[in-house]
Amino acid sequence: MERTFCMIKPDGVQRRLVGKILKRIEEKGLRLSALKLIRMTEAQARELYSVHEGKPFYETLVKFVTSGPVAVLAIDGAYTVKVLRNLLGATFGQEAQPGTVRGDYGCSKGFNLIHGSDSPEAARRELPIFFRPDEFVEWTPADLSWVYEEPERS
Ligand code: IDP
Ligand code: MG
Repeated sequence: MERTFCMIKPDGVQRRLVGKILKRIEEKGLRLSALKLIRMTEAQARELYSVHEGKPFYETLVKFVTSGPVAVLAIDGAYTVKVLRNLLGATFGQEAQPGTVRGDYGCSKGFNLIHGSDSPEAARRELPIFFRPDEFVEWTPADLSWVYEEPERS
């Protein structure tokens, strides 16, 4: 089982797209193991995007993600990093394919609605920035055996 980190950014919350985005995640077969609405601190934003420190968009990005509430979530399942990244689409809204969250709802570079960890290592680094260990809920969805083949379930 793989756990990944996902965040609906301030533009997604302000545009009241949280429900629509969660619907896509759930319908895909992914399962939530943590979910909360927060106003992230500047320190959390800097830590989340530390790999981009020094890039031209870094300061604007930190301002953007601290400018309003965000929904943070943990997602469990098989191949969740890849599955979620495919569901988000390419980074920039104007390039993202229709059918993806960014492709269907955004036209901007920076305001691209949603974040997903880009590797299992990144997920392991990003999740503790927002969640304590006791905030993850372990559970088995009733339809698990119809979402994954047996070898994929462990
Ligand atoms: P990702 O979110 O698809 O992983 P990254 O390259 O890791 O994309 O960039 C992190 C975030 O920084 C993007 O989601 C976007 O909000 C913002 N960003 C990246 N490049 C640019 C840019 O050239 N202009 C404005 N914002 C950018
Ligand atoms: Mg990234």
